[in-house]
Parts: sequence; C-alpha cells; structure tokens
Amino acid sequence: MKEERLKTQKPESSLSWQTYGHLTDPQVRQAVSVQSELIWLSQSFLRNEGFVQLLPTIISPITDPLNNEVDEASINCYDNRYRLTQSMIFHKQLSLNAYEKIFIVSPNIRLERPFKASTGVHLFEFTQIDLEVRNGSREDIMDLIEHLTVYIACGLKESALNGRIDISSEMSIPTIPFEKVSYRQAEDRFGRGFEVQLSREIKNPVWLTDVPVTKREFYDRLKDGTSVLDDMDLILPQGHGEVLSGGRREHEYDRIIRRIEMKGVSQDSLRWYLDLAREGLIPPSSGCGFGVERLTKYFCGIDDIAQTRLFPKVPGTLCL
Ligand code: ASN
Repeated sequence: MKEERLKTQKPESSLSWQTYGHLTDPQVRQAVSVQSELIWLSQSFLRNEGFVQLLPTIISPITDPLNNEVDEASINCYDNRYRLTQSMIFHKQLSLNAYEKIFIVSPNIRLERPFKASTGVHLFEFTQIDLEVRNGSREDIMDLIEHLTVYIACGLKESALNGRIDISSEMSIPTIPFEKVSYRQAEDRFGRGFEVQLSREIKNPVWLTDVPVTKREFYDRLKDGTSVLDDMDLILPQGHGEVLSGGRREHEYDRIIRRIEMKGVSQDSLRWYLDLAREGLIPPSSGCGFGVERLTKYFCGIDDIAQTRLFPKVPGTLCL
C-alpha cells in the first residue's frame, strides 16, 4: 500500500517523500539490518575477549584534533566550551586506569568539507567501534581484529541462513592472517594516493603499517630512530578503502609534548589531558577504531555510505 503511494507521488518532489523513499528503500533497510547484527556480533566477541563496554562520551573540553581538516563543532555549556567528539582517543587512554580492555560504540561528529559528499565513504555523523588495551602491542590489536572480522563474517552468514538478514551469497569470509604492507611499500607499488588502487586490487583485507609521522595524529607512537609510526590502517578489498585506524600510543609526557610541537597543535586545547600525562596517569596501550558504516558497506557490497544509515549526514548538506 505504502509502496504504491510512493510510486504515484513522485518522491523527489518533496523532502518528506525523499526521506520516506530513503527509509523504505530495500537496500537501506537491508544494510541497516546487517549493521544491527554486525554491532551485536562485535559486542559479543569483544565481551568474550574480556572487554568492558563503556558508554560514549559525546561532549568534552578535549577531543581528537585529527590529522585532516574539519570545521570545529562545539557547544557552550555553563560558560565553558565543549567540543563534540571527533574520536574518543583520549578518553579511551584514560579509561585504562579503570579497566585493562575497553570498547565503545562511539558516535563521532566530524564536519568534513562539502566536497567529501561525493567520496561515498564520508558522513559527518558516523559511528566507530573504538577499543583500547592497556599494555597491548599493535600486533595484539591486529590479531584481535582479524579474528573479530572473521567472527562477524561467519555470524552474518549464520544470521542470513536463519532468515534474520539478507546478504549476498557471494560475501566471502576473509582469510587470516591479513597481508601486511608498509606505507613505503604501498607507495613504491602504486605511487602517491595509493589507497584507491590498493583497495581495488586486493581480494582480502590488508594491513597498511608504518605510516609516516607527518601523516597521522600525534598520539600514535613513533618508532624510535625512524620517521614512521607503530600504527596501522585496515584496507578493505573491492574499492571499499580504509575502515580502521589505530596503533600503539604515546603515553610519556615528554614524548607527547615533542609530537604536539611537531604537529603545531595548541597545548591549550589539550590542557586537561596534558596535565594527566605530566602526572604519569596515561597507561601504555594500543588500540584502534573501525567505522561501523564502512564495514556495513563492505559486507553489503554497497557503493554509497549514505545507504547504510536511515538518517545519513552527508557532508555539506542539510540532513534530518
Ligand atoms: N579511533 C582511532 C584510534 O583509535 C582514532 C580516530 O578515529 N581518529 O586510533
């Protein structure tokens, strides 16, 4: 009945019909159902691995400064300026004083430039599953994520068999361990801006490691005696691109200050965090965050990330 109304009313003629058309689009509904399973599977895997799930921090005086340019999003609370969370990196690190392993299904706001509307992978409100492990190494995190990815893929297949979701029978279970390619090797093979080509060429997810220090935020740890980081991105096949970033973290005050100065980040904007670091209250750790919408896009074989949310926030546009 409703679908019939849609056909006769020309959805593009009004915003309400466009919204209704999106909410009832079979591809969107399928993706959001897969996403619901995917979040549930991630939570159950991480809890079984001994992780404690924390609730998200939405506003705070400090947030991830990020390496790419985004406009600042902040609100005034009781005459103090609170930033909208761009990532929970600093809260993750501090939470390790309470627990050894933590994760959050974390909504992030990043006011990306309007041209990113057409990349198919950017939303200005998105969700990442963000996790951190006290005394963990980068390799521990990579191993954990490989097993998590396989667990999710198998779980989705099973949910499809039980009729809970609809996924393509072509969806394959990734094979582990994933290949590791350093940033330098990737650049030698495909040239600058290699990510798109690398992602199109591979058949299985690939770790991109050892990113140059200038290309990432200050909090990923510099490998001593080099100009590369002890970090990683996860690149998905079939052109889906980067879905995860993370690494080992800087936790010592002097090193953090050096890195902040190198980046030209204002110390004032991180005052609270820096005071805790000076007191030695940031535990050593490694961690990462993966984009829930991007992972959904991959498992569903969807080109446009806006199809993975009922209310997508497309950069540069007014959205519900
Ligand atoms: N969540 C990422 C990490 O843990 C950081 C980010 O999203 N920028 O490294």
